Amino acid sequence: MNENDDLFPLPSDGTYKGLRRVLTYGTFDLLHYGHVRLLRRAAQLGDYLVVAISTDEFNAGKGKKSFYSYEVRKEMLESIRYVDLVIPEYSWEQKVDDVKKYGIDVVVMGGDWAGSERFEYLRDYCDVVYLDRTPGISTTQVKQNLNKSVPGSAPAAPADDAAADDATDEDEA
Ligand code: C2G
Repeated sequence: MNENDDLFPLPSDGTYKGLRRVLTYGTFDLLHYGHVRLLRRAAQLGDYLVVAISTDEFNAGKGKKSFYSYEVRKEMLESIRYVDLVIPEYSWEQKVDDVKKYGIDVVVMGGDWAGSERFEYLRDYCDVVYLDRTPGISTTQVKQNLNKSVPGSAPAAPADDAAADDATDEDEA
């Protein structure tokens, strides 16, 4: 049993298999299907998904102000079935500590971060995986569409066949 076991609920039957632990970072403001599809695919890379979401103060440091506060964004992420734990992201420098504290095996980010020095150095501590971004949707675009206040201007969510397969698998389980 390692020191992180109190962080991860053990199966009720007492069997304890080594959990493969996944970690991702983001703001996740105005939650949309691009975020959800990232989280679903990240969760599929392991047994337990930790999401570190940017605090309002950290965002201010990036010159960003989210529409929803940290507390609201945290509540929304905790309601997603793919997410097991939500923690605060308060600095660029916390990632190694997060990987060690939560026993992370793989850090996952969207492809817009591929090769970034913000993540590549983590390869000394865990795997690093970049997943394709979902095209045609972003928090910025949602805000622009809302500002245009054109009814029905929200982009239609393209079919997510992988999720359908995922759902079918769940149903068959
Ligand atoms: N994402 C995606 N497809 C989209 C939009 C976002 O796959 N259409 C992914 C991003 O690549 C990111 C995650 O969803 O991995 C969260 O996106 P943001 O909230 O925009 O996160 P970001 O501003 O990139 O913050 O320390 C890193 C930062 O916290 C990342």
